[in-house]
Amino acid sequence: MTEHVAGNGLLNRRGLLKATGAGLAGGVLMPVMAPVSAAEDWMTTSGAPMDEYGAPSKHARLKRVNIGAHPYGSGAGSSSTPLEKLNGTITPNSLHFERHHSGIPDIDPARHTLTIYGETNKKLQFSYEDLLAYPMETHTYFLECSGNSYSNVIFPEAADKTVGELNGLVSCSEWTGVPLHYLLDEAGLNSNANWIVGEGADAAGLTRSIPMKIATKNVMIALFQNGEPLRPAQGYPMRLFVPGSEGNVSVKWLQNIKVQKTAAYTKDETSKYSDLHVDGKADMFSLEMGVKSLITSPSGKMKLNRKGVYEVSGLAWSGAGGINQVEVSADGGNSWATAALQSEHRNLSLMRFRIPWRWEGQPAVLQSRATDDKGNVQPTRAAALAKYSKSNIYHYNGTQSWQVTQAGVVKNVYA
Ligand SMILES: Nc1nc2c(c(=O)[nH]1)N[C@H]1C(S)=C(S)[C@@H](COP(=O)(O)O)O[C@H]1N2
Ligand SMILES: [Mo]
Repeated sequence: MTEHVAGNGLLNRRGLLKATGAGLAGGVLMPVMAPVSAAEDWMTTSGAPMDEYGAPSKHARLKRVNIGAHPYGSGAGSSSTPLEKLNGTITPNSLHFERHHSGIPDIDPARHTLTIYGETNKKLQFSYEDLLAYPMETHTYFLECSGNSYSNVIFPEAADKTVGELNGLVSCSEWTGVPLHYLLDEAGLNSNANWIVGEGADAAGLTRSIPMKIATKNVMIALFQNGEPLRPAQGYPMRLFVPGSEGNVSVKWLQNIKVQKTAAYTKDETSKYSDLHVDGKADMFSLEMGVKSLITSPSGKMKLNRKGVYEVSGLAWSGAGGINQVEVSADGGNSWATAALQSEHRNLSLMRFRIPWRWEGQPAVLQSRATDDKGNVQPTRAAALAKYSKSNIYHYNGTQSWQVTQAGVVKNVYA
């Protein structure tokens, strides 16, 4: 028999899989065997030829959502990953979220260099070709804009949007590149080399300071994304990649790394990307992204069109390291059950969680709550908002709540 593990229909996964067809909710998990049709076109005629750069099935085309351009320049703005349409943990390159302050530059790698200078013994300049000759590493990391989920912060009423529209400024890729410490070692750091300052070659000249402790830990000059050269939107030919930190410091189209005694206090880290508190003080260089999770299915704008067992599934991540546990509630946080973590354990990466849930037409509020391996627990929306001044939008990691109505309509709610 299937066993309830928390209120309002959350089920024991193992129990569900062991149950007989009769034990399942009206057999909804049983495949319906349709007779094999004798003469579908694709069975009788030869298919399409090979293709130089593959494309998704025309029956499963996906697109980025919530594309918002700045009124003064269409290149500035952001687009979100359609999280509700994806499964697993890797974001296809074509759907990686985008955030550009001045559009996507078209950089010829033969005319682009990376210069490391400042508080170093030597000034070094690397071409793209030079960097390709260095030892590289491959890691799966999430990237999240510190402005992700801003709709749940700024709108007094919960916006009726999809999970991607609300929270899709997060993506996850396998990144390959040169560990920055190799290059810093080669340049030779002076005794007061406390910060690096990364500068992009885009028209925005985005420039961010990173403390040396982080810069020499796991930062890389990323050259490949999910196996192929970086996409122009992600920083081709090279970007700084700072795992676990707010997306803004992963400077795209990277051209300079200046080593300094102090931070640079650039426009990008004083006028923006600082976090205002209620007492008027602001955090600067608050780089680490908090522990967070989202149910991606069922989620906003979906409709449950049958009663029975559903898989509640979503993503969890933390800028502090790995994910220890994700709990799911179907009754607005009154009771919680532990979900199965369904991806290979990886630090600083998206992790997929799943738990079965029986829906018999009852109203429900679905929520998830992640705990990372440093013991940080994802806050409620109220607790996350209370941390900062009302005008602050960055680093929001509060609970995402989905209301399910008796008609099966799934909607963003503040609970
Ligand atoms: N040079 C440069 N680097 C940049 C940006 C930019 O506009 N210019 N945007 C930053 C911001 S705010 C984020 S969230 C990430 C987004 O990276 P993505 O577009 O690859 O998702 O890049 C960061 N690096
Ligand atoms: Mo960002």
